[in-house]
Amino acid sequence: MLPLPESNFQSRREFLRGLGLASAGTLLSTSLFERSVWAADVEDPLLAGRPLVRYPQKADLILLTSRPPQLETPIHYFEKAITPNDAFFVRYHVPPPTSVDLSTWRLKITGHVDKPLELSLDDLQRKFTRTSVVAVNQCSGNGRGYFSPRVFGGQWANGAMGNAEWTGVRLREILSQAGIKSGALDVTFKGLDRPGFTSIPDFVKSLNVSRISSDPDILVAYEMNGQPLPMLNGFPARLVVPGWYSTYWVKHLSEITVLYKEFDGFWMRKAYLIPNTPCACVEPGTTPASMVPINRMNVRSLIVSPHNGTHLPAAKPVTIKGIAFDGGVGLQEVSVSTDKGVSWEPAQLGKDLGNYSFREWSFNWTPTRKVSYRLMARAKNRRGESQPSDALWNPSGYMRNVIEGVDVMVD
Ligand SMILES: Nc1nc2c(c(=O)[nH]1)N[C@H]1C(S)=C(S)[C@@H](COP(=O)(O)O)O[C@H]1N2
Ligand SMILES: [Mo]
Repeated sequence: MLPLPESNFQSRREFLRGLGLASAGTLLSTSLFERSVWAADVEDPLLAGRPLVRYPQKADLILLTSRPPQLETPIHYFEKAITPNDAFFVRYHVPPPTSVDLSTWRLKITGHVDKPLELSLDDLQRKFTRTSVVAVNQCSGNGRGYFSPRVFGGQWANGAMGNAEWTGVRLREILSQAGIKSGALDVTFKGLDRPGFTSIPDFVKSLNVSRISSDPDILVAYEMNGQPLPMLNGFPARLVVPGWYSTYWVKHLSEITVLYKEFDGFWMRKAYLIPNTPCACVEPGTTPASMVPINRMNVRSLIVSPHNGTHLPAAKPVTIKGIAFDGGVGLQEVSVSTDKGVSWEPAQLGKDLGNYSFREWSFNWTPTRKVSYRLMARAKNRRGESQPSDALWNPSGYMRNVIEGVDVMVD
């Protein structure tokens, strides 16, 4: 049934056990908490109360919710441009599938097409061109926990993102085999996960046909960093929409439907909306006049090391390190300030893994005075777009990209 490496196979029971569910219908067993380590980060009040937990195929990650599983990546993993599969964050709206039987799993392409298709994983791997892209998968609500005034939704710190090399086949190649009929407007994507007994609508997302045909980087990916996708990141295949927020990156993809009209489902029309203003923002606490579906990511940078609260010796060189990325334009520069944003100096950019990837950067610094310093990083892309010094606000807590600061003590 599974032409897969041992490590990827999990029986339903094993997986449930790992999720802390002894059997369907029971609440979390103690096993989840026995595995939990300690509070994720005592330096960040947002993370201080959260345990680190270990799910199947995963390293210790920061627990946001267990039902459905939502796990965030500890920030130190971002010292490297590629996020390891086991450290990659996890986000679900509904309970995830606990196993997938590849002998019956098919990716169905239906709707307004000449020839509906039903593809097995083997078909995807053998009948289409294998292609790869390195791209950041970032939740729209990454950093929502820092919003002020606060907003509803998962109070993520900055670990609801990751960067991987995704390998699979081009969505447009699959669709051209099925043959999109003329007049088609939208394409919808649906995964295996189903709302349980909750009142949450099925998680279905859409992209329009012209966008799909013009973008060779949108993939149906079956590998992540050279390995099959971890179950919690969408095994056996997921949509990868480089440059766009991960709400579009539908996991456990099972149905692609071509529509001759615009899709008006809940997850496109009612959820994941941003203010229809150039900054995608409104006056804090106010209601936007009109909203549009969230789409391309804005420019961000983060300082990964040293972390907040670090004590550094005076007159000793230290390397400030971090990552930066944008929605696919590509980075122009990252600059660093050690004086609360008064002056900025260019950081050294690391290897370029493509326009959709994290870019490592570093900055050598020798603190002279025995005081506390605020370190800041600011990225700019090739279109001149940069990060704001005051946080932009929207009611859903999306697209956070304010210049962040890290406070260190030199003594
Ligand atoms: N099938 C399915 N795909 C999904 C979701 C989901 O709930 N179900 N959530 C989306 C959202 S909002 C995010 S942030 C990403 C998270 O991807 P990851 O769990 O692989 O990190 O998955 C996206 N794809
Ligand atoms: Mo998300």
